[in-house]
Amino acid sequence: MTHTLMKLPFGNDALAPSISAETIEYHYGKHHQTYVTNLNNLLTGTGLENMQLEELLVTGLERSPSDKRTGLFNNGAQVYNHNFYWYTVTPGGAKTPTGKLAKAIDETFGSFTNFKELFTKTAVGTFGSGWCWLVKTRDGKLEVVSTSNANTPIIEKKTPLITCDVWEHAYYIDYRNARPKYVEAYWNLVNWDFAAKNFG
Ligand code: MN3
Repeated sequence: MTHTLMKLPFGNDALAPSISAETIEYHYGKHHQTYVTNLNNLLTGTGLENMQLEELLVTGLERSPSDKRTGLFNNGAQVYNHNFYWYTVTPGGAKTPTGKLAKAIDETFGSFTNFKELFTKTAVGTFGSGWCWLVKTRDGKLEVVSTSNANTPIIEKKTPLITCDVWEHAYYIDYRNARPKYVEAYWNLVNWDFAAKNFG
């Protein structure tokens, strides 16, 4: 056994009413757990059982059996993405960017308000299942990107700062089909201390 479900850094009811305890029970307790279980099952016998998750996704899959590669990527990336999401959302932490990151957001997007508008539009406009990210590129620039399904910016050597899960399972219990309402509530939860740490 190698990968385990991360421990949530808060209680199941800590994000309510923006994200309910019931959503956490399903999203973390069932969906996220299933990706971890599937990843471990697929890794069995590959010799890659003890590889660190990011390394597995970025370079390790080349060494996996070709018939397992897609499954390993999808489940492994979903574990990585969900870990990142549960650190992005928090009941505490700075509610707006600070320091160097605040300056970089202003320089790149014009203002924090403009950035939020772009990120919201990108998250809401992501077709089907996916993720919206604020990332730092290899040359230190900020970008808002959307990834489909399990795709993750780390395979393009981009450093994630925050993410928003826009798969329906992230919001259907609380908001039904209303993704814009979920994304609006998401802004109450973003941990800008975590983002600043990732920005470096
Ligand atoms: Mn999810």
